[in-house]
Amino acid sequence: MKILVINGPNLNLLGLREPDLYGKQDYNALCDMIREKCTGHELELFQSNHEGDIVDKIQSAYGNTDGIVINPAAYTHTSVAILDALKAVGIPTVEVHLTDIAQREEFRKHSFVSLYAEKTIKGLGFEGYLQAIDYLFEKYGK
Ligand code: CA2
Repeated sequence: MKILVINGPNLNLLGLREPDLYGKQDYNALCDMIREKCTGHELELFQSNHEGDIVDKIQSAYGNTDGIVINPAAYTHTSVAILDALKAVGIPTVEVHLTDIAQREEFRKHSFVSLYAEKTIKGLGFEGYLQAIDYLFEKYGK
């Protein structure tokens, strides 16, 4: 089974700033944790600060990827383009947020991606990515 994990803007800065909010571990530690979880499966990890690059990556998954795990970061709350790309490729998707976006500022409460995602996991830090992958494993009986 092939899984694509997408992280949006500024998540490459994990561990460098705002540790109280996003944790002390860096982006490489997140990738290592996900790689270990996906042992025996095909995995692609992608991070970008650019909306169009994220759209391109979602489009490139069409027909060759079984599941997407995405933390669109700030684009969660603004990007119809990412929502449309996910809808277009039709790949089962789990949305992840490190923080509980329902408990933060008003503008973070709405997620465009949630309109397509089969499941949204929020507020669990890195563990949320592992639960998202478990959801996809269970969906495909792996
Ligand atoms: O809780 C999440 O995972 C978010 O997707 C994180 C986004 C935020 O815009 C969303 O509302 C919720 C922000 C990611 C920024 O990551 C940083 C990491 C280290 C230092 C600064 C920012």
